[in-house]
Amino acid sequence: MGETVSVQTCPLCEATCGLQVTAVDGRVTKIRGDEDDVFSKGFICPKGGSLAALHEDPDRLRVPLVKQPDGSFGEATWDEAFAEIDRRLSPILAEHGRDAVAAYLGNPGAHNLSLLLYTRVLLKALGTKNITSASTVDQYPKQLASGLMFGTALSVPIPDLDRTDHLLILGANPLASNGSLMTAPDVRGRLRAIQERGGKVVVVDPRRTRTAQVADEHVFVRPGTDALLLFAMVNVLVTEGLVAPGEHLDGLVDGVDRVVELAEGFPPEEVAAACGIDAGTIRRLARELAAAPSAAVYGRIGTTTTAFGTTASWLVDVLNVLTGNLDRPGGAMFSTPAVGSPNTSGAPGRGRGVRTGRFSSRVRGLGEVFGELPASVLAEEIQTPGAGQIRALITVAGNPAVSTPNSDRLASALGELDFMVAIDIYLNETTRHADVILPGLSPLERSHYDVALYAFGVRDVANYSPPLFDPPEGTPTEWRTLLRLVGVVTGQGPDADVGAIDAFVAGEAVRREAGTTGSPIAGREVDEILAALAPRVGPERLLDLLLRVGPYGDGFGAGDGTLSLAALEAAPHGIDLGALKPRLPDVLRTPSGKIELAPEALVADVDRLHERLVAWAAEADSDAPDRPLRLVGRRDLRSNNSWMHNLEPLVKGKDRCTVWVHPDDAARLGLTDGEPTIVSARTGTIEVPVQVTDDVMPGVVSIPHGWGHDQPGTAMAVATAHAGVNSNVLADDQDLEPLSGTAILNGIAVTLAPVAVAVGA
Ligand SMILES: Nc1nc2c(c(=O)[nH]1)N[C@H]1C(S)=C(S)[C@@H](COP(=O)(O)OP(=O)(O)OC[C@H]3O[C@@H](n4cnc5c(=O)[nH]c(N)nc54)[C@H](O)[C@@H]3O)O[C@H]1N2
Ligand SMILES: Nc1nc2c(c(=O)[nH]1)N[C@H]1C(S)=C(S)[C@@H](COP(=O)(O)OP(=O)(O)OC[C@H]3O[C@@H](n4cnc5c(=O)[nH]c(N)nc54)[C@H](O)[C@@H]3O)O[C@H]1N2
Ligand code: SF4
Ligand SMILES: [Mo]
Repeated sequence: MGETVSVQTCPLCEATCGLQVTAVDGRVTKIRGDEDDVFSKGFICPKGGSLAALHEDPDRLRVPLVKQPDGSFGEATWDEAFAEIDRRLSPILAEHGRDAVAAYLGNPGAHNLSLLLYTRVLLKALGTKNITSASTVDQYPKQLASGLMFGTALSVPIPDLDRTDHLLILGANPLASNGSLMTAPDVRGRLRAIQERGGKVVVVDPRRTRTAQVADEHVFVRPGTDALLLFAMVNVLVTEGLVAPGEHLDGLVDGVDRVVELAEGFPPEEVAAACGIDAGTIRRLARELAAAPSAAVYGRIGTTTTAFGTTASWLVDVLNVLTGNLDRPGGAMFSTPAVGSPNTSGAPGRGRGVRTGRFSSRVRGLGEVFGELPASVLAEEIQTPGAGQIRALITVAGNPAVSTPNSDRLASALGELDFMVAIDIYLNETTRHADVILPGLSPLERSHYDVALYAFGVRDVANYSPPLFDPPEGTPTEWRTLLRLVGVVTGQGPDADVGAIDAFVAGEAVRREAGTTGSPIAGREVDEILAALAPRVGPERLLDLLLRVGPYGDGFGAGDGTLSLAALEAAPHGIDLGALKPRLPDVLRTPSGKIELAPEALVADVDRLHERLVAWAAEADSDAPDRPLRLVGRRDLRSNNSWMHNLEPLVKGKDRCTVWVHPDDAARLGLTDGEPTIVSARTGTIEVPVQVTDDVMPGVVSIPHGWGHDQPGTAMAVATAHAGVNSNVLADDQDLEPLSGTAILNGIAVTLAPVAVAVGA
């Protein structure tokens, strides 16, 4: 075979970097950034470079595993594995109904073409209401706020990083995370460019993060209080006459008066103590935002996974609107993804908007959001007997036993299931509970197109990579595995004709598109379109369809553009579709055809914020010895939620799973740097080494999530040797953000005590 050099888009995080992979006789010898990539231009992070280690990791699963009567796993053929699934799962469906089988979808599914396009086919076939995903421990508050304001869950305004003069970042650390709901390779370089053109970057975070260090200003904020800070900034705009949505929004915004009225209740002086930010600073932040020639406010997981996540997400865009920065260059804009989006299809400018609560969880009665229930209901739905009880679970690229709240409880619940199937690449803390594990592929063995993440790009870009290597003989690509499961849950048995199901899926997709007003193929013959897509099958067929009917597509001869999968295949470094474009009013899909600046659900929740303001202010003032500390998370560049800790290049070096404690708190509590401490919350207790640092504000502690790899029955040798502890033992499954049902992972009340004291007490 000799040496080959190929390019591939890295599927590990949202940045979509181009990689140049050198291989000799099928073994990777070098991975570097692809300098010709139209978007990333050679940027790469340490995780991208570790794809070779992932590809070669001996612990990565390559054949199905089936649990034996003694509880150990044995290797099985694909036929044996599916026979076992049919034998165990079909009777549960027959006897207890569709809702008895739940599904949990994890984050890597959003970075995997097969999973992204075909998991939904499985869910539809399964017909259960018990669908949950990592989105409910992540970004749903932002999507809900965006949906209420602009009409669809994918209408999330993105900071126009490359043109803005002023960037206000709250609760995001893109220098570690590489950006989220802001697809942007090399955020570091893009922030530097803001500074070089005379602009300013401000970071609001309870920790002095790497992003805070490179920013022009860092403001500490008490965890969970961003909604107060943002409301107070709106208040300043109002009282100082700085509200100026701009002519481009004339006649397009409903509810300005209502927001103004609500903001009057949050003067800076009243929120200062609760936020831990003095009123003068709040005023200056608001004035600078208003004065900047262009500016964007950007909030991410430190704002979403809090008790007021949807409120904070809403107010981020209220500020963008009121300062005239929504939908203008340098402000917060809407991407136009090549595969289209709910806000590019159908009639422009008006739509059905979003609704929640169309059905509810059985035990706690929590409402659905975007068709999903909170991950936090899984344990109680498994453990509470009665009609509709969850008896079986399918996980797809998810590790809820580590990544979701009250992990100890969920781990016991998973052990009580009658049956569990996991589609995954490791035998880890979650999949150890499965009866059958169906392995996915290495990222180098599958094709890639970031169907999900380009919807949040800071530029519009399209890039497709074919697989670099063939999968091991007989190993299916994940879409085939999913469709074979579809066969089981639709009663076709373990050996259904996957090709036929796929043809049906493609036919339905074409039929739907041909029936959509405004589509370039509206009214066209389904068979004609299918013939044009031949001989492609699987994700490539669906992707080609999406690209061709999308905003830049060739429309099968009737589009404005030229894009197709063939065009992308001819452009291995990607196609740049340009800077973000102003999209109002066409982008809107609200029933009113306006931006809803004061959605009723959010307005109705403002009283709760007033109540909490009082409690927070009291807590900030308290010197009671038993006052809680507030726990926040901490992402590290060489980590990826819970699942990349089995790769030596990423975990070597100093232990990273420590709790950051401010020197004042350490002194007060008798904690010593390097010594373990007991951290307790309502749901549980963990022991973790202390790291004393003033990079965290007083009263706040920080522990990274995704660790705790010492569980029995897993098979990840490297991760086990760097086990760390699972911080989600401390996150509460019963205390959720009420509007979106999202987990509260930041601002959790905890107490810390030296190990000796805690043991003696
Ligand atoms: N305390 C706290 N908790 C958090 C967060 C936090 O900030 N703080 N962040 C939350 C966020 S933002 C998220 S998105 C969630 C993540 O929650 P999850 O998605 O549930 O967890 P991950 O750690 O991403 O686990 C991914 C799983 O997918 C498997 N996998 C990886 N690649 C593939 C593949 O190509 N195919 C298949 N089939 N499987 C694959 C891995 O082995 C692993 O089991 O965690 C959340 N949890
Ligand atoms: N290296 C690495 N990259 C990743 C991941 C990873 O695990 N590791 N995960 C990926 C995933 S799934 C996601 S969703 C993204 C997330 O991407 P980001 O949102 O950028 O995530 P974090 O780096 O956790 O940054 C969140 C910040 O919020 C701060 N914070 C906590 N509480 C509060 C608060 O109440 N208010 C404010 N203002 N700030 C607060 C934290 O201190 C932290 O610095 O990252 C993705 N990229
Ligand atoms: S930043 Fe993200 S996409 Fe880029 S190389 Fe690192 S992990 Fe891959
Ligand atoms: Mo996430």
